[in-house]
Amino acid sequence: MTIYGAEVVLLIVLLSYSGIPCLAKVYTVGDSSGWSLGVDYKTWTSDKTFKVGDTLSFNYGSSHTVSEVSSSDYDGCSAGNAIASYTSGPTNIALNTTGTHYFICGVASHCSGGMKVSVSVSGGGGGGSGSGSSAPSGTTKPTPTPPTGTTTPASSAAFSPAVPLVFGLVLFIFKLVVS
Ligand SMILES: [Cu+2]
Repeated sequence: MTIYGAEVVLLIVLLSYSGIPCLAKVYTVGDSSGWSLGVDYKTWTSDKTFKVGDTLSFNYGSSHTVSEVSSSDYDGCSAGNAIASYTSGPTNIALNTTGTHYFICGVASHCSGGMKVSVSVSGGGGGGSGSGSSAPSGTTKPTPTPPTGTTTPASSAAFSPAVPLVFGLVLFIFKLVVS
């Protein structure tokens, strides 16, 4: 069953190239507290890294709204010139562009009462089309970078911890196939 074994190896290699780092995430704003008064959204965003393709999910009732606004309107809690407004939750908003996105509740005094959240969105992972000279800054958890196959890595220090694991698996299955 050599052919079957080869297919398994191929599958694992493909998975190791195309997998986990590219998955878009859905973030429920405020987690179980949802989109409401009395939630510290600065704290909520502080341990998260948002990427293009991720989605914000706002859970709220009829007493709240969501408006995406400019930076100055965010500071001034003004929903009058909103980029987009939503009045019926739950609302899922895809983060399709890089940069900082600003969201406030449009109900009077709710924004100044804390119903405002800003998220900094960076480029999606695993594109491989960049110049390769950019380094992630300020990230606390390591993000695995899949090898592109066309460029040789400048240093082996950038290796993801998943790579040896995958190679070990491939070696293990290869041994099974040969024996
Ligand atoms: Cu509100």
